[in-house]
Amino acid sequence: MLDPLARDVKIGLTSQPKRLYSKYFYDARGDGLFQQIMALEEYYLTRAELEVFQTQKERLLQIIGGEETFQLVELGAGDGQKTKVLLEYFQQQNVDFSYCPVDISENVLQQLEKRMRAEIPDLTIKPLAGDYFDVLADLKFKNHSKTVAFFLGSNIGNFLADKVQQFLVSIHDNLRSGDYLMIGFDLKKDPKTILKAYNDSKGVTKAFNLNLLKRINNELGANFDLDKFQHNPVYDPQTGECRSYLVSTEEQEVTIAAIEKTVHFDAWEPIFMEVSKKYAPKEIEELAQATGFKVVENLYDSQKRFADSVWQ
Ligand code: AVJ
Repeated sequence: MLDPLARDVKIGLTSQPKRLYSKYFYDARGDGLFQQIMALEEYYLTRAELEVFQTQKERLLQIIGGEETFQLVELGAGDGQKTKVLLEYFQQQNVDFSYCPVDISENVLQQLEKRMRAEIPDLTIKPLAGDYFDVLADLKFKNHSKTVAFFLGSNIGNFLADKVQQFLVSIHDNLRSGDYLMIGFDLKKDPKTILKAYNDSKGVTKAFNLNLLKRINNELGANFDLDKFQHNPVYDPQTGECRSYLVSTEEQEVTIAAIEKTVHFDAWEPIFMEVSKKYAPKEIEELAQATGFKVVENLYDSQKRFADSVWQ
């Protein structure tokens, strides 16, 4: 029996075209590199969404209605630093809610819980480890209070077109009518701005992509030579897809012991690493409709770089 990483590496590197999955970027070193990316001037997404929260928190509370008790379920909470702005505001307004961060990683959740308890002492926090859909189904079954679900930070952008609808329909199935879902979308904008965000001058994003090859070396006994792969993001303004590739700079063979494979690379052959899709407001509307939701309101930053879209 192969573990999920080994299985996906085997499938991805023996298919044509070759691909790996960005969900595997996040080992301990990858988490650290992503933290560094969020602090980069060129990676505007984090600051744009923070601005949305800082300037639109009153509006958000009006929309979801602070009178009724609710559970705020954050899917893929990460370090929760942006969400904190909203949690603190809801607390100040004496809103009756509990914060339920959901993540696959117990470890991430424990750190988040510790930090939130220290920073917002009176917060009711109920971390839930597990798969998003299982957790939502469980809450729907056990709990009768209103749910406000968050899926922030443009994490939705990592889904390819065929998977995103499936994902949202499953969330829809696990919510009740009257519940809310707020999704963070990075918006279509000047392609140069987008490319810079995924090809920063310090090379942090390059290291973030190469780190997956390093991880495969360490965990699956492979011998990728990181100097023989070039970080190459491209942006298509029509589809809004920013795709990252690692391109083999020469013909070479890489052996991966754990899956007993030697993989051949032609010169300039790419591995598709990640998609970070950008949306136009109209496309957000269409996606909501196609998956059984309706857009209540889009909350934007002042430059309209990013939208947190509130659905019902
Ligand atoms: C964490 C998925 C939102 O796609 O912008 C950052 C990951 N990749 N730089 C994104 C990422 C390269 C990020 N998300």
